[in-house]
Amino acid sequence: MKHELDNVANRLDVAARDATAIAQLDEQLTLDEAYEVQALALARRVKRGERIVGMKMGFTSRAKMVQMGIDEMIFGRLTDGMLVEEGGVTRRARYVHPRVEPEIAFRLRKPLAGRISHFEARDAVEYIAPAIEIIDSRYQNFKFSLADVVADNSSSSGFIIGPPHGPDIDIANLGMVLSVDGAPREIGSSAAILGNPWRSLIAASVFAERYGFTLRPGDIVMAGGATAAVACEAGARVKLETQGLAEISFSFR
Ligand code: OOG
Ligand code: MG
Repeated sequence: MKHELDNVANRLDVAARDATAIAQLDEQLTLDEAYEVQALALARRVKRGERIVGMKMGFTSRAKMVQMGIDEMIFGRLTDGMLVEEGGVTRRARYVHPRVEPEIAFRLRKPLAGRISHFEARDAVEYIAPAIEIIDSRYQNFKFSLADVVADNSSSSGFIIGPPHGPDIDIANLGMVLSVDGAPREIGSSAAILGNPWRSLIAASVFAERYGFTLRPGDIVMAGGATAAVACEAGARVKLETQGLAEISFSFR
C-alpha cells in the first residue's frame, strides 16, 4: 500500500513539475490515503529544496463547491516556490490550465493546531492581506474526485499576497472584484468564505492537528476562494480589488 501511495505521489509530483496533465487516478484512495499522498508528494518538493510556508483551504465557499461539484472542505500546503510577487509576472508555461481566485490570507505570529476560539485565532495572527490564489489541477480537464484533488495538494500552485493590514480590521463582509485584462470576471464578498474568513483559519488549525502538523509563526494561511475560479491564458493581467484593502495584481507571461 505504502508503495502504491508513493507511486501516485511521484506521478502527481512529476505532473506538477513538468506542467503536464495526467489521467484521473485508477486507485480509489480513501481521504486519509489522499492526504498521505499529498504529504509524500510534498516531501519530494522539500527534498528538491522547497520550503513549506503555509496552508491553503479549499471549498470554503458555496461558489467553489458548486463550480467543482465537491461539498467538503479540504486543504493543501504552500511552498516558497509557489509564491508569485505582488505586481509581478509568472510564466503561463509553468502551469497546465491555471485559474485564479480571490482570497484573504492570514500570516501567523504564533503556532496553531487543534480547536481554537476566535480570540485565540485573532491573537495568533500577525497580519491579514488580500490574496490571489493560482490553482492548477494536475488532472486532465481539471476533473477530479474529492480524494483525487486532495492527493494533488488541493490544486495548490501559486499565490500572491498583498500588503499587510492589522489583524483588527473587519474582514467579515468585504466586497471583492476579480478582473482579468481590466474586465470584472467574478464579484463577491469575503462573507462567502464560511460566513467569515476567520472561520477558515480556525478550520485550518483543526485540520493541522488532525493531519499531524502545527502551523508555525510566519506561516501563511489562505482562506479559500470567495467566488468561482477564472481560467487564464498567457498575457492575462489579473487584478483583485477588495473593499477597504489594497488592490493587488500580477500577470501571466
Ligand atoms: C481545488 C482547490 C480549491 C479553493 O479556494 O476553494 C480552492 C480546486 O478547485 O481545484 O483552492
Ligand atoms: Mg483557493
